[in-house]
Amino acid sequence: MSGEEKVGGQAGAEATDTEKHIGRRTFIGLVVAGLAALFLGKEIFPHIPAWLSGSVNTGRFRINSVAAGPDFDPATWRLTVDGLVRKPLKLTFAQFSGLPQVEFTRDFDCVEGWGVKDVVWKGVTMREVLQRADIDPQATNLVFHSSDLVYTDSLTLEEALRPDTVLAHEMNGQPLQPGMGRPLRLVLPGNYGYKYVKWVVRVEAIAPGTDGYKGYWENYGYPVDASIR
Ligand SMILES: Nc1nc2c(c(=O)[nH]1)N[C@H]1C(S)=C(S)[C@@H](COP(=O)(O)O)O[C@H]1N2
Ligand SMILES: [Mo]
Repeated sequence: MSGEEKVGGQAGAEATDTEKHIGRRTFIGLVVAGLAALFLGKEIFPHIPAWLSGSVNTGRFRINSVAAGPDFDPATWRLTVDGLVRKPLKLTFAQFSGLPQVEFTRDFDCVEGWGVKDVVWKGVTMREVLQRADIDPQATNLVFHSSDLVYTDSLTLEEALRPDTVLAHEMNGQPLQPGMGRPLRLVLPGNYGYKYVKWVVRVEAIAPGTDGYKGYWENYGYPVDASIR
């Protein structure tokens, strides 16, 4: 029983001021509840919009993936650009990386209320890619397909042609981590994170007409226009 005594005996000596004031059990309870809220919050309250939660900035990305695809293999990886284009493309990663690069810093926000400030993205603008594919004038939207074969989302051509709409292969000066979309993810500044399709392997030009196109989260009710207002 000396162990127990030791724990009890030293608790007073080692207790912080906070512990002394609110009692050790309450303190531990609060810590556990706090941690649980931190890790489980997303699961318990999955659809809190950013405006309601006050755009909590956690300062780090929470890996948010509904499915996983194969890991990046430069020998077999290709970026396909097809659909309503006159010159379909199939680029190796070396060919893609050889295209003109842009780099800029923007905040990132998930619609669920967490975000990361000042993320540095580096990649190739969609404008640059589309020029090479010679897009058909009938096309009005682009669908971005993930190698997980589950996740997709779309952009209007207007969104795609903005100077800061990029397929990024670097974040904060490093190649994308595997869970963050290695080697490529879509970046659409000013829009919620669900548009930032990870593991992009195919860009398909389409003309969905009045029906529109619904991406993964948009089929669950999130707006197709994900701009942060
Ligand atoms: N392929 C794929 N891309 C995805 C997702 C996903 O589940 N699968 N989740 C989206 C959502 S909702 C967000 S908020 C961001 C999260 O980016 P992170 O996992 O790098 O933090 O990725 C987006 N891109
Ligand atoms: Mo998200």
